[in-house]
Amino acid sequence: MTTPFLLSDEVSAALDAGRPVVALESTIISHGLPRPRNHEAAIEFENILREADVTPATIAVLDGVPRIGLDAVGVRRIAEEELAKASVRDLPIIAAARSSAATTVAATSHLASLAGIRVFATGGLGGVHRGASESFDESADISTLAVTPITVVSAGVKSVLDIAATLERLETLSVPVIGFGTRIFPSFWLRESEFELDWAVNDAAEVAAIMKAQDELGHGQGIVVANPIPLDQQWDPAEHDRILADALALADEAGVTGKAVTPFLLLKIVELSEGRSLEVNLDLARNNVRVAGQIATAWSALR
Ligand code: PSU
Ligand code: MN
Repeated sequence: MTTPFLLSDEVSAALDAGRPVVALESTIISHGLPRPRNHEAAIEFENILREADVTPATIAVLDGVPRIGLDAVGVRRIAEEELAKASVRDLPIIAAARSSAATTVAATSHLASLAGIRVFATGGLGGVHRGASESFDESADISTLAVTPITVVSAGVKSVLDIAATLERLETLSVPVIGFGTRIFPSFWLRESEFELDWAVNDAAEVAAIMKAQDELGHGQGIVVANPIPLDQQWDPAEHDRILADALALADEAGVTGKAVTPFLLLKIVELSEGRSLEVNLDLARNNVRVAGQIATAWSALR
């Protein structure tokens, strides 16, 4: 059988045996975290999963081939090369050009799902940008989750986005949003936003049960699991508010638009906070990887 993607031997064996697998994205590594911490983080996320007996499947397109599960050389490439940022619509173009790219939440979800992977860990989802009623800037992460049966564990969406509008779009597109141990939607670096959720679960087994029920009752959409950072790990809220406002103003002044906006803001915020936001970003991502590992394990036990 030929597939339009390449599974690593490790991922292929785990999927065949029904063992737990968690997808990991490459845009967070390539465009969301500064070097060299991004390379360390990519390795660490994989190791957190392996230590929990879960197989990591880091996803990227290398030399025209979508790879599901990278070897050490591949992980180094996504951390060190200047890669394009590919969403779903870019995948065929990158493939045909025999080029390489990091995959966003949307593209990673799409490829993972093609391979039969059901659980995915990231830091934050893309969403509706501030001012989207004028710019129409809404991440394809949202529309992709409407048509892709994957459970994505994130710490919500960054406060650089319009959180209220993002939650509204997820509702319109029938993508369930479930708080992991909370009824408050998180705002990435902070444990809470001002938005309440309709649903919460207490553990991974409950998420797996919802996935099973959604396979029977849903229309093939994904599930957003919102996993807030523990209070003692969150960013100082006052510093968060101040730096966020400054970064948004700088993006405006620099005239940054389109898909360059998210990476610009992320790196600006790390700079302005002298790295404090970065430590929080890494902590929340590690937490999400752990929870995704638990969900994949519960899912594999259920089947
Ligand atoms: N949010 C983060 N870190 C990231 C991203 C989002 O906290 O690295 C990346 C993810 O890959 C996400 C993408 O899928 O940005 C969304 O970009 P856009 O808004 O251009 O769709
Ligand atoms: Mn966009």
